[in-house]
Amino acid sequence: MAFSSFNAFLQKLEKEGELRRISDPVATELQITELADREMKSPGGGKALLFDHATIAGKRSQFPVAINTMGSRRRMAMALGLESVEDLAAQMQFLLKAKPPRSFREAFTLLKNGIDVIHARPKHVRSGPCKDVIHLFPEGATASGFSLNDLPVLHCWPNDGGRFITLPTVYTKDPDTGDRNVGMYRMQVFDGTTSGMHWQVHKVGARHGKRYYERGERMPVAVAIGGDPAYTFAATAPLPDGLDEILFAGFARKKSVELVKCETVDIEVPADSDFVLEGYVQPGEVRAEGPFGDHTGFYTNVDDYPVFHITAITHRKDAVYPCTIVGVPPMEDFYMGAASVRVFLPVFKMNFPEIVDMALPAEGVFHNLVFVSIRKQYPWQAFKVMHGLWGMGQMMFAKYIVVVDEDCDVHNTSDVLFRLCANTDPQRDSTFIKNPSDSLDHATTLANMGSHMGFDATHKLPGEGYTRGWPELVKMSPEVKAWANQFSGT
Ligand SMILES: Cc1cc2nc3c(=O)[nH]c(=O)nc-3n(C[C@H](O)[C@H](O)[C@H](O)COP(=O)(O)O)c2cc1C
Ligand SMILES: [Mn+2]
Repeated sequence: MAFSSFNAFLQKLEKEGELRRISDPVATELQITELADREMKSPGGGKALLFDHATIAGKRSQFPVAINTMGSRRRMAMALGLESVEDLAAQMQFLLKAKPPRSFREAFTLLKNGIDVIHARPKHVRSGPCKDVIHLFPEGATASGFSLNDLPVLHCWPNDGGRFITLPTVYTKDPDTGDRNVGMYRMQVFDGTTSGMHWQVHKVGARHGKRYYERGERMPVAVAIGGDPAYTFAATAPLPDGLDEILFAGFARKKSVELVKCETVDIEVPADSDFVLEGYVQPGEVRAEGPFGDHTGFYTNVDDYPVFHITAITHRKDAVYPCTIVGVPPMEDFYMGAASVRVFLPVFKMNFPEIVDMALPAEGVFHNLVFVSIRKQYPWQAFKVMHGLWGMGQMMFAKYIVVVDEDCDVHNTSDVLFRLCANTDPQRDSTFIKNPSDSLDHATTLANMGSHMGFDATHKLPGEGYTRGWPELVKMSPEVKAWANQFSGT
């Protein structure tokens, strides 16, 4: 199910008791963060918050602020119009295994299983609610007086270098092929018409930027905020470079995304967006960005990043400003990352059929710690899986990978640590490799590169030189377990 607007999603959250509305004045400087952080740290991710009376430097914002809207398993599923994210994972799995339908009956089976590939293709429309109000900034001048400073952008943490837009979906094009990319890269507000553009070196936005630089051309960029939350999720999902996030969003929400041309740049954005920031990046131009209280739980240092010059801001009449905060885990983004892992597990399994399950525990902040369970068949298979993952897209960042047997629940960190401690001879069962590291990792000596470690915590085979006879895990018999249930009171 698709939402016709971000507001429609908020109404659904409210109806389901998942949203708390706050009408007292609350400052975009630090105060929203503190209230949101308390929700995010409460069991299961707390509630979404909607601030009707957010203030910017003491003045009431024209726009309400929504936060933590995807910050629980249930809300993350609701954002995609699902009961459970598993439903989308099942559709992905089905799609990967499906052969092109050869008959009406086969096509019907696909549809019955929720596979609707037709709607993956976007539609092009002439206008839309994102253009209710249009502010043009010729040559950087804010003629109407309206600017980026009128958006209720959070100053998240005390030592942040300024205000940061935390849920922007950034639309760029490959200048060689015209292919679109949508990525989520935070933006520090520098003034009313300029911001930072924090695409890290490994991301597709940065690759596009490099090509414009090499061609000596100005790079058109558009940033959409809000609209159907499926777009926001798609922008964060680790899709392979070249797979269009808008196709994925259309597939996920089972409705074609309606795209509309920007006013001042040749880029299309979803017509139902709450805000659209249009403009350009001048390749080669960089400016100090940060510090910023980051996903890692630490402030990332100031570093040079491209500058985004805004040539127009358009918005809905009833626009709501969605945002998030990142910091010491668990945070809202944990649920977004967990949903990505669920949805893309079928893709991993297609490449590595021995993979049973995978989890990125909150403590590892996405890729610092990856647990994988496998059905082991041959010697050193655990190492093959690690190396495969280290070579797959953003899994290249995985700092520690722990591989366990299929009977270990990777979503139970305690079970994984038990296997890790019990089943490894540290020297024999570990490996260090060299790989690119996440730009945000402050622990590596040099930025963007570092060592990565894998642990084989599976049972060891004679073929691996282990000939002492691997012991059996202590377990009660199923009959006695069933018998004992009568005493458990459930
Ligand atoms: C809340 C949030 C903020 C993010 N901020 C950034 C960022 O500032 N820079 C960045 O490179 N990636 C950031 N990411 C991760 C990217 O969105 C993610 O790697 C995405 O898959 C990149 O898309 P791409 O492969 O199309 O470049 C963020 C993710 C989330 C959930
Ligand atoms: Mn992409």
